[in-house]
Amino acid sequence: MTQKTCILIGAPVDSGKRRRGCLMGPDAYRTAGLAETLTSLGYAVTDKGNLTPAPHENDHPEHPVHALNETIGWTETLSAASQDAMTQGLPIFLGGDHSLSAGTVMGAANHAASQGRPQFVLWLDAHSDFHTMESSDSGNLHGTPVAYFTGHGTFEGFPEVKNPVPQDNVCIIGLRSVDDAERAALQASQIHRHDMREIDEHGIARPLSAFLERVAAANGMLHVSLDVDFLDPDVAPAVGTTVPGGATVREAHLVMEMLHDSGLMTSLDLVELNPFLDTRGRTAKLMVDLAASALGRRIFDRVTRSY
Ligand code: 6HN
Ligand code: MN
Ligand code: MN
Ligand code: MN
Repeated sequence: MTQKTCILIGAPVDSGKRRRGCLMGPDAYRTAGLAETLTSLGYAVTDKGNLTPAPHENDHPEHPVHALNETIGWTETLSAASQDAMTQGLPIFLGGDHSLSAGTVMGAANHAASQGRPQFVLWLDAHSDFHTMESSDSGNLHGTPVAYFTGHGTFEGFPEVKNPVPQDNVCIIGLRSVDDAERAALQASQIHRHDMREIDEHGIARPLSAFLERVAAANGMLHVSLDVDFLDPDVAPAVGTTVPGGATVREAHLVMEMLHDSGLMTSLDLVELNPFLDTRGRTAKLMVDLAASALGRRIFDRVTRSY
């Protein structure tokens, strides 16, 4: 059997919100040993280095949408990089803020369409990121990628979304901060959404299993987007949009372990890490450990149960 390849793609996107620091994310993941960890799990690892946004007009500081043109430039770069990397292995995008997923998901969906397969997205996040440019109060584009890649809203100036991900193929887990306009739009949508209350009551495995069964039945490709703020801020402080009451370390690992067991994940974003806010690299290390679980590291061998 040929060795599986992981392709690390640095996406130091910092344009999706006003608080700076996510541009240091890719190097924090490298420093925390992501490549070495994946190599130890038996993967061939290629690091493509850090990308840069496509040439774009200067942004106007007074524009209500923050750094619009820079984010458009990133979307162009990342959609092309994502579509290309999908032909070479499993891309892992090292963010960068969540606006990067506008490009990474679009590129993955274009590839899936070229294979005649449906694209699915698992969105692990405290937020739904389902604003349009018009509905966003903050004007921060990291709150919009789910609307963009599902074809909800106009997103003038952005590349055309040729293969929108069907709403029914999107599953959001971890919700606990949804703005009013997003809530109304989500309720009118087919997007599958699971808030922390549901996870508290029934556990995180239930909604995830149901979703993975649907992906498998459809022979779908699965993009996973992991926002640091999916996790509880007590264990993952290095993010600008902390919301108390998030996933525990074990809940997050279980999601990743189930993803690995499913064999369904075809691309992965690690987003919103702001190393400027971290304490001794603990959030970066936790994110690397979660990626390792998604790619097959386990606490003990489940077949032999040998410790
Ligand atoms: N994220 N809903 C808020 C806004 O500004 O639109 C927060 C967005 C958070 C973005 O989680 O990547
Ligand atoms: Mn997010
Ligand atoms: Mn978030
Ligand atoms: Mn569901």
